[in-house]
Amino acid sequence: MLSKTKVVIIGCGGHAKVIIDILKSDPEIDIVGCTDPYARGWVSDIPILGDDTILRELYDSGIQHAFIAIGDNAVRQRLSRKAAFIGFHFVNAISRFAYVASSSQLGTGIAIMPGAVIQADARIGDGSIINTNASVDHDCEIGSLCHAAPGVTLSGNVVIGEGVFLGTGTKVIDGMHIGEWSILGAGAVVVDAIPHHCLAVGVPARIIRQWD
Ligand code: JB2
Repeated sequence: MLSKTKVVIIGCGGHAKVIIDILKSDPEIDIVGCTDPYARGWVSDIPILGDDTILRELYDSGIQHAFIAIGDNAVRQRLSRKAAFIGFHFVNAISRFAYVASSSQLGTGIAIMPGAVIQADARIGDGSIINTNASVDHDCEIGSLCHAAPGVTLSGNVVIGEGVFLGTGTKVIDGMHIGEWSILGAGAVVVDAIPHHCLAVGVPARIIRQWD
């Protein structure tokens, strides 16, 4: 009989619900529970096991795979480091209703939601989220810990740095670069390069704030 991979989900909010839904339809995965500092009880029909202090105990008991199900990129980075330090490996949550080209390259701990499209030779970095109906066209490079919110459209050859958040419906024309940890407001249309650590909004996208 197939031996399933036991997985703990870190986080139990809205994002975790979607991840649980995707992972439950993966025949190779057995979700053992979630962790959260505050919530107790259940999320969907998955038990909340306690806060993150139980991760070490879970790992030692043989549950050595995790998924960081938290939308905030910086929090996801912090928790990824914490879980990796304990020794956890990260599984991917890829909806069976997403299209993922066979030539694309995926890291680990990635979420690819229903309706998302990952085209030929695109690369998605560790811990990134490609949310509902977002599309990543050919040869794009998405760094680690990014989040493309629902309905984002990236044309071909776009390069996105680590930790970038693309708000709902952001559109990016072919070949643009977006620097690490920048934020694009919902509906932005990117027709020029965006440096790192910027907040940009509007059509066309204009930088309204920049930080170190
Ligand atoms: O250190 C932590 C921690 N900090 C916050 N460890 C663990 N295990 N959990 C932590 N959390 C928990 O993350 C909070 O207690 C809360 O239960 C959860 C965040 O839930 P929330 O629903 O606020 O956000 P989310 O990350 O699940 O979803 C966001 O991102 C998604 C991609 C929302 O913006 C969603 O609308 C979005 N679809």
